[in-house]
Amino acid sequence: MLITPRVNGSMAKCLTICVVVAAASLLSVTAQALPYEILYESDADTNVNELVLNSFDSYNDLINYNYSASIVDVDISTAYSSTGLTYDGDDWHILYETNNDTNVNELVLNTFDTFQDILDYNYTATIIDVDISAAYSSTGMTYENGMWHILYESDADTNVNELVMNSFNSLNDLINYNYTANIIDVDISAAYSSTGLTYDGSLWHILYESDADTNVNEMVLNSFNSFQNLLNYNYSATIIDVDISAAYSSTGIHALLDSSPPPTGIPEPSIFALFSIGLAGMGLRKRRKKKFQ
Ligand SMILES: [Ca+2]
Ligand SMILES: [Ca+2]
Ligand SMILES: [Ca+2]
Ligand SMILES: [Ca+2]
Repeated sequence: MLITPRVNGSMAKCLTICVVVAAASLLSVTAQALPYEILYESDADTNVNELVLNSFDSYNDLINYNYSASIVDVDISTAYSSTGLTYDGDDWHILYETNNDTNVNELVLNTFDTFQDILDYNYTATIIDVDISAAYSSTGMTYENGMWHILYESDADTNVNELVMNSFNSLNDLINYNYTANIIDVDISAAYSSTGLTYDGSLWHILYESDADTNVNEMVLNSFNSFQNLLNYNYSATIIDVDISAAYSSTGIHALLDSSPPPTGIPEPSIFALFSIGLAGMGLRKRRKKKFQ
């Protein structure tokens, strides 16, 4: 079983150098030039500013965490948490999952015509009537050449089978949850949780964030040079030496394959968009790190 690297002391520095070189050698020039987005959600439920987008001009800016931030002034339902971000060449999509396990309607897709519409939270919502296993939580979503993929991670730390990939042949199949499942037999470090999945045109990437708040090395990117290598968890790891705010957790990553670059900067305050899919229940599974802290 493969283990995502733990980040400790001098070994971390060695790992950083080694894995950055290894990962960089896999990348094409095209993929390195792509802009990236990371979505964050406030750990605490609030009425305003619950999402933040960090934008990166290139892969190098991502791994060096050279970013610009945009606050999204939106009130997310206390019953849901964001778990994925992707762009399909036409629309942007944020995936939400219920914080409480239910038998129906556990996923919701919010769709945006443009990146600016995300910043203004001008969206349409689609409820996905699916019963997600109580043992797993969605942690990433990506569009890839007409297909859609949702990554799940076991809520409990185990030594095997900690990830599951659900794949869909179209957006319609995703909405109707007509899927195929692949169990990924990997042992994820107990100290990290997956928070994003993206495909950059040649490589697949899974983003991990430290469950504990620290001042350094809070993210790790695992990269795969094919979908099969992802399923086999044949990866290279890159430690991202960044101090993430203790108040926010990453919930999605996207490599922007389309030519239109996302705008950056802080948007004007907007009318609070209402994410009105139910108001009951407090977030019990906002982020597994809260459960384990
Ligand atoms: Ca809220
Ligand atoms: Ca369920
Ligand atoms: Ca594990
Ligand atoms: Ca931190």
